[in-house]
Amino acid sequence: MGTRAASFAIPTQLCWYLSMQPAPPSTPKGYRALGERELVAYLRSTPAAAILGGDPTSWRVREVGDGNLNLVSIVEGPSCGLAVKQALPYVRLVGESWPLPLDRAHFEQLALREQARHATGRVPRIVHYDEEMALIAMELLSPHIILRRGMIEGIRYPLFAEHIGQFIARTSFYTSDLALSAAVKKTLWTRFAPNTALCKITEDLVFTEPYLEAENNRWTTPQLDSDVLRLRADRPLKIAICELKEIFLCRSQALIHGDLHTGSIMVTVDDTKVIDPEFAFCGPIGFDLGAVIGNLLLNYLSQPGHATAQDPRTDYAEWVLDQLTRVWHEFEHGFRVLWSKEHAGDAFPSTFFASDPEALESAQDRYLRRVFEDALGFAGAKMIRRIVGLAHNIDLEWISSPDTRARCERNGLELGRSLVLERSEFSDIATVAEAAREIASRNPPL
Ligand code: SR1
Ligand code: MG
Repeated sequence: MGTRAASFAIPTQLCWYLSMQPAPPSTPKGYRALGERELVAYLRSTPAAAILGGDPTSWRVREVGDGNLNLVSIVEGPSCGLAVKQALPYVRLVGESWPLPLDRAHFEQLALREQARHATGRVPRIVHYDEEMALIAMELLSPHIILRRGMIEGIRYPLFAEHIGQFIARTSFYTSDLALSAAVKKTLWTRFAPNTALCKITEDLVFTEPYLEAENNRWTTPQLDSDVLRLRADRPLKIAICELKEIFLCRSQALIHGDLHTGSIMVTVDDTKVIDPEFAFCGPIGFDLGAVIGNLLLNYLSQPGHATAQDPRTDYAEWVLDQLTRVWHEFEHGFRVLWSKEHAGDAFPSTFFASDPEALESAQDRYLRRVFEDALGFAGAKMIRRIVGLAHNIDLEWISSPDTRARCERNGLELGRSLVLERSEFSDIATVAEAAREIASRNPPL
């Protein structure tokens, strides 16, 4: 029997992941939440000061955070602007009664650095990170706006689908066992595994609470009261959701963003940036795709609620469905090309496929089909949680008539249920778009 040669050289990839610092204790001693004036005093002694330029008394600060968790300020100096994000020791949306560890800033900056290596230019550049203050100062994205807001206004972004499909393909491929050796991948996994508090939010808010009588849940009432009771009694749906939750808990395929909804994407007509990866961990690749697909479908179903006599939004709604199919195709094509050209990992060893391209294609088909079904299931779960759970989407919330909103939401619940339960029956992404069209035309809002 041959002996294995021991190799003591540490591969470059492993050096990178080993150099990532472990997460800090949850509330470091020197931490304090910074108001606008304190933020200026703080920034003046950091590398951000030289970037902002001029005298700190001339800097303009605005707190702009409209997310669920953190403080976010825009600081503008004579030379440049910065976005400064600071974690709070609690969930901002709920208040101090829901404590949340500050180490989410640690995972966010680790993920931003990792994503920047694989998807150059698609994430904001970090200018300064302070572990103790749980604070990240980043390049200000301007004139970008949050994609969700642009889509509520009916604005088209011609490059968004290509950019996001490629972003997911590249960040997931290069952090998967297809690109990394098992040792390196496990080191990466270890670095993000302590991000348990943020994963628990997803486990509870996406996969558990919407199906129970839970304090956090809310919905358009009384219009959806009976729908909610039906959901809680829906045995096949609850079993399928438990299966998806298990995939979320166990399938550590790649480093994923973990919260890639349309509020985590900033756009202009020719640029796309992905922000806010504080939920990052090694999880199923389909989860990020599902977040994008589910949020596009919610926006599609909400369009009648934003229609006016001048702008019925019918063409725009079709544009939204087109983006859905393009995101999937960009991802699928991009991932396949990377696998064929850049494979270096321990999964699906190249030696099996070197002289058998047909076998490689078949292995890729099977892998990507599994990602597709996961993505549809997660998309459905994410649609349902945004209608009956704690955190809702402004796509629907901003529909002023409760009756119209409830009808759009009921369509979302029906489509979400179908994606969760029948995910293996959709032959391709076009059939998902067709199902959305069918539901919207069968139950048009008033
Ligand atoms: C309590 S946090 C609620 C939601 O906000 C984030 O964006 C995540 O989607 C989370 O589930
Ligand atoms: Mg966020």
